Amino acid sequence: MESELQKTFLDTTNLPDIQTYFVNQAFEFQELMMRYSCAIREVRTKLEVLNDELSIHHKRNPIEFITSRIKRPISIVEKLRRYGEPVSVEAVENCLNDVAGVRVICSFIDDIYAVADMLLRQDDVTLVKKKDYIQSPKDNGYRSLHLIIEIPVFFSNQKKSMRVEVQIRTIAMDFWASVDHQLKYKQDVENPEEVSKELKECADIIAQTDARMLAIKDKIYSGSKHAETTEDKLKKLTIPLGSRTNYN
Ligand code: 0O2
Repeated sequence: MESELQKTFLDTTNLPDIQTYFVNQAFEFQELMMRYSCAIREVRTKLEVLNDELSIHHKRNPIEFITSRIKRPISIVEKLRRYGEPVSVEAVENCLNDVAGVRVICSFIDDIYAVADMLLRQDDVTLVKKKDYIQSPKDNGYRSLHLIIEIPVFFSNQKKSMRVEVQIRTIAMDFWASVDHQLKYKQDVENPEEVSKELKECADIIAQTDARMLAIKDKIYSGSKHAETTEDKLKKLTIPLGSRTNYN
């Protein structure tokens, strides 16, 4: 909702008016960031609970580690401008999906989908959007499963539905993405096209390695009651692999 001060003409010659406007906006922004940070804590707790439970039942942890971040103000402003939206607290809340971000790093590809399913099955989690960059990798080779979810967060006098972006990927995909991220922000790279080409090749090798690691894991745990073959899992996930014959 537009604040009273935004609705009326802001008299730039009136210093107390500008100060009040700035203080109000700063407070609203700080409050919104606090809410996102609480939402992150809730999602992290949900994931940690799942990991603890599975480590008891399956004797291994599907989640290696979890990181999280609140989007930096400069990135928030850049994204709002890119979307042609005003730079306001309302626009942040209404137009951006990834102010609160949680990254889940799994050991194996099937863990990614298992963790996503378990999270989405919880009745207070609403899926807003899903982007599967594993089944449909980006042209540069980026792979990851992105979920935009909404969860309720309870504050002193209200319940707020908060949006959180959850990125789930393997350790290898994460390693690749962090190098790719460095390329994106480094201005003085010699021959960036060549580096992008090499990175794309590495992304394909990593995808094959992830599939082979899944096959190895399945051999290690093949004694379990409900063991599904690696080939079946990869087929179900329709993961495009150059040659599947190497993986079983
Ligand atoms: P940062 O630093 O993570 O904040 P939408 O959310 O649908 O409105 P958006 O944001 O384009 O649209 O969604 P998308 O494509 O799902 O990407 C969002 C985030 O995914 C990015 O956030 C990155 O964290 C990650 N990502 C997407 N593509 C790539 C890629 O090619 N390489 C790497 N390394 N990461 C990628 P931000 O806002 O770019 O940055």
